Amino acid sequence: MLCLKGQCLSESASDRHCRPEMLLTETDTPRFYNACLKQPFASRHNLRRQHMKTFTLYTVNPSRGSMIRWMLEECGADYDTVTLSLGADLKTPEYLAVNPMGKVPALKHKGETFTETAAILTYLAEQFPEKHLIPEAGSVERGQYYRWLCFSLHLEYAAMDKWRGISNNDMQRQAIGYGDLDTALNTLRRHLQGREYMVGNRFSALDIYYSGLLEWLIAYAQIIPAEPVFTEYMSRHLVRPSFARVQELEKQ
Ligand SMILES: N[C@@H](CCC(=O)N[C@@H](CS)C(=O)NCC(=O)O)C(=O)O
Repeated sequence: MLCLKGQCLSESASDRHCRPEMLLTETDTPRFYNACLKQPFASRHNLRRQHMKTFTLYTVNPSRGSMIRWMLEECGADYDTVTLSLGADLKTPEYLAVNPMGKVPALKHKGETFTETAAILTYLAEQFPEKHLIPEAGSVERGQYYRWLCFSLHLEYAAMDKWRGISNNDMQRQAIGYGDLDTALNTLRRHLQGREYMVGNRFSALDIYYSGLLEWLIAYAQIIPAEPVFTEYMSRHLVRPSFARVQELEKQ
């Protein structure tokens, strides 16, 4: 069974229920779609297999999925994309079978599904050790990588509090891991002062996450101020050729 935007190309009535792995990807379409229609049904599965890439990214343009696409480009990975739209597209049974949260990004690799942007970035960094996009396992820098990876999630939700007009009282600040946005931002500000990268002396997957997050918080949602310590940090990384390529690809 093969599906294109929910339309089943199967000739058998019993095959009408679409499985997520059969959602056609961008490079399949329309080249694969047209080729497929010319094939007898039995050959379509083989054709599909020949066209399969190592990774499949489910994304919306732009979204947190753009960070994963940036990472895939940075790694030189062999990947395909399934581009969806916000709204009903993410809540179809086919997509909920990929990610029951009905959210992007999701990444398929070796038959498994991975979700959560920070986790996917880290997983990809480990898949391409020759790209040095994560500090060496067991090193102090790797420990710092984990520290700032976890911190990024707190920062994100501290900012969401502000976005939703929620302020924390003293008792809540003591219980909530990030305290409040000002404390989290001060911590990041101090860390980035005089630093080129989040950890160590080279670009890592963490710089993709923080640049993407800061860009969203500053430029789009306008939740945090456009202070040079933040804008200079993110601009330094947003000029990478791999990010320019993401912007080109997302225009198509
Ligand atoms: N914790 C998830 C959050 C994913 C998320 O919220 N993605 C948004 C797009 S940036 C989404 O898919 N929203 C659509 C929806 O919830 O319907 C991650 O870090 O990947």
